[in-house]
Amino acid sequence: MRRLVNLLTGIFLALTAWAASPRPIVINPTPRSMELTGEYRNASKLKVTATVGPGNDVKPRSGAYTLTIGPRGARIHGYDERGVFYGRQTLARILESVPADSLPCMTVNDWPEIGRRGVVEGFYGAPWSHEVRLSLIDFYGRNKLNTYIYGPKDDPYHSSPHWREPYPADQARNIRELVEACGRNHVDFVWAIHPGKDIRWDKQDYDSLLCKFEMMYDLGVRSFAIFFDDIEGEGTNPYRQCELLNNLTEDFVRTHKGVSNLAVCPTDYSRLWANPTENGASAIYGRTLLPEIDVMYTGDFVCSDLTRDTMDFFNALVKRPGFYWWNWPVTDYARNYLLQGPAYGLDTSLTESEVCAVVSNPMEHGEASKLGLYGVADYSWNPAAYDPAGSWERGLRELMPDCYEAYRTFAIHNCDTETGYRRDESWQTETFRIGDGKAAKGWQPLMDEFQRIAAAPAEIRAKCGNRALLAELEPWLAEFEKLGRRGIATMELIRDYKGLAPEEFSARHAAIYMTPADRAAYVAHKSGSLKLQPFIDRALDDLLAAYSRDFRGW
Ligand code: 14T
Repeated sequence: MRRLVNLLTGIFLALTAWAASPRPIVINPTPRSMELTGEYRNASKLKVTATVGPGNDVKPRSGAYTLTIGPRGARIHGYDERGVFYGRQTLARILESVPADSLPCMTVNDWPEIGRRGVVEGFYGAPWSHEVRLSLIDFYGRNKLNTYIYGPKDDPYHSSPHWREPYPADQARNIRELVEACGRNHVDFVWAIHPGKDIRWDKQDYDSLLCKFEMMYDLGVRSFAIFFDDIEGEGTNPYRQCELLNNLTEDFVRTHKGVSNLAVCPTDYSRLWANPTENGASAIYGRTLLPEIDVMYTGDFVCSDLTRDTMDFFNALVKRPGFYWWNWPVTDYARNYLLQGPAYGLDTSLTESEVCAVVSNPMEHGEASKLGLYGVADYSWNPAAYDPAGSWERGLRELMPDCYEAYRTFAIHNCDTETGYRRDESWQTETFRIGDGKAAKGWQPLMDEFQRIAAAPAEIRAKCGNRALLAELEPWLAEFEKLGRRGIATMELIRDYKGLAPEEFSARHAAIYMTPADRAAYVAHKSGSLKLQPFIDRALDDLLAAYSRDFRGW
C-alpha cells in the first residue's frame, strides 16, 4: 500500500512538475519515498536548515536523510554529514528543475540499501588523467556514490615493479588532491595495492608494505585495499594472504586514527576458477580472515551478472557478505568498443545481507563511463526500484541534455563487445534479409535509423557541452557516421537494384564495401557490431546473389 502511494505521488509529482516547468524532477539515484504535501512556494527566498544525527524519522545508516520543503523553508536532516550532503544534492536537483515561483512542498525520506557504492579504477590500460578523476569524483557525489577505489593496473606504484616505493612528488600531490576532492563529495578514497606479482612473504616486504601504507596515510588516505588478482606463484598462497591482512589490521588499521577496515581481492575472485571445497582458497579465507575484512568477488565469471545464486555460493565460503566487483563497463579485454548501454544484469532482490558493497570497474574512458555509472548509482542505492532501461534514458539526458536523442542513437548501437560479457545492442532496430518478405515493412524504419545514425555525430559534436566526453567519443563518432552512410547506401541499393544496369549496380555495390583501410578503421573503433554492420555485410552478399539471379539484360 505504501509503495502504491509512493508510486502515485511520484507520478503526480512528475506530472505536476512537468506541467509547471519544462523539466521533470529527476533525482538520481531514485529516492525511496517522495510525498507531495500540496502547496507550492517561491524558491527564490528559500531558507535551508540542516541538522544531523539519529532520530527525526531518518534511517540509521550512513547517507540517510530526510528533506522537508514547507511554506517556511527547507529542512534537511541527515543521519550523518554524508546524509546532509545527500539531502542537499536532492534539494539541488529539485531546485534545478522547477521554476522559481512553483517549488512543490514535499517530504523526502531516503536512504541507501547497499552501504558502499561506487567505482574501482581497476582496469588495465591508460589510468585516468587527474582531471578526469576529479570530474568523476564530483559525479560520484552528485549521484550519491560513496566509494572510489584507486587501483589502476598500469600504475607502477600501485603494482609491480614500484609498489614498495613512494609516489614521485607530483603524483603524491595529485593523490592528496583526490583525497580532498573525495572529502568534499563524501566519497571514501580507498587506495589499493597490488603486490602479489613479486611479493616475498618475509619481514622485509611486510615492512615495505607498512611503510607504503604509512606514506599513503600521510597523503590523507584512510581506507586501504589489497589486490591479489591476476597473479601466479608464491603470491597466490591464501594462507599467506590472510595472514598479511590480519597482521596489517592489527599493526596498521587499529593503530592509525580514522582508518577503515581493509578490503581484499583474492586470487580466486571469480567462481570460474574458485575451488568450491573446504580446501579451496575461499573457504580458507572464510576460516582465517578477520571478520571485519571485506572480500571482493566478480561473480560466476570475470565479467558477469550479479545474481543471488553467485553471492550465496561465495558468501557461504567466505562466511560474510561479499564485496561485489562488477566488471562492467570495463573494456580492457576489448578496447575497440565503447560501452554505452544500460547497466543490467543486477539482481533487484539483493540486500546488504548478501552484498556489502557494489563497485563498478569502468572503461579507461572515464567521461564515457559516466553513463554506465549513473545506472550503477541508481541500482546500488535502491535495488528494488531499479529499472535499467528507465535509468539509462535519464542518464542519457543528464549527460547530454542538449542532444539527448542523438546521444541515444549513438548509445543504443554501442553496447556489445562481441566477446566476453555479451550485452544486448540495437534492440529497437529490426533488420531483414533480401527476399525474406520483411523488406516491404522493414525498409523505411531501417532507412530512417541509418539516417539518424549518419546525422547523430554532427549534432553531438555541436551540442555536447562536455568537451572531455566528446574527445573520448570522437573516434567512435567518426566510425558511427561512416556506418550510417554505408547503411543509407545499402538501403538505397536494396530499393533500386532491380532497375540498375550492371555497371551502375557494380559501382554502387562496390562503393559500399569497406577498403582494407576503412575496415581497419572500423575494427579499431567498432560501432553497431552486433546488428548493423552484420546487416550491411549480409545485404551486400544477398544483393549480389539476387542481382545475378534476377538480371536478365546480358
Ligand atoms: F580483481 C578482479 F576482480 C579483476 O577483475 N581483475 C582484473 C581487472 O583488473 C580487469 O580490469 C578485469 C577485466 O578485464 O578482469 C581482471 O583481469 C583479467 C581477468 C582475466 F580473466 C585479466 C586477464 C584475464 F584472463
